Amino acid sequence: MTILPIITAPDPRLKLIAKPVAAVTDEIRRFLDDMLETMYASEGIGLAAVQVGDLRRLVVMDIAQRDGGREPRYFVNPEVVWQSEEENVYLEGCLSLPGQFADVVRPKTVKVKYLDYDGKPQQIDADELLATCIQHEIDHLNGVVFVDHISQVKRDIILRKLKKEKRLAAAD
Ligand code: GNR
Ligand code: NI
Repeated sequence: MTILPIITAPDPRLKLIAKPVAAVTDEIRRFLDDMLETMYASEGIGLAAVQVGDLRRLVVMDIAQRDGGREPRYFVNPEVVWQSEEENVYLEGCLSLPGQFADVVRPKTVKVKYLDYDGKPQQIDADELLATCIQHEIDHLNGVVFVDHISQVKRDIILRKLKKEKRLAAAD
């Protein structure tokens, strides 16, 4: 298993659109394992392949409480097939925008179809944090990050901070 480097904003690779996979192969399962290990190592609750520079529609997630056991979830080719009119606000963060948080409005509940780790078609009703997280991850597969949902003023402040941090990190 390997911990992969996570791409941080601003970076043009985070704006690319990922492609569906034809089938869940052993190679994909190994990659999902690496993604999960990477996510746990960074203490994230989700990770999209785009964030580690891979343009396939692959997502891993674990929204279990820290003190509980691990509950890994794998989503291949996830797709929202229904979303509620009702919305929800959640203070979102992102491993690709380290240290930055903003309130994001999204549909409160979604139905998502996807292939599981075994390549079997599945559909789930997601609510609360699961709904927020899966929508956040599907956004990544479409080149969208959470700051694309907030005001331009707030987005520019966050992106300017991250740009400055990159500049400072590159200087030492
Ligand atoms: O670790 C993460 N926490 C989080 C908190 C609120 C809403 C979404 C997320 S996802 C994020 C990990 C990540 O960047 N996934 O792409
Ligand atoms: Ni993210």
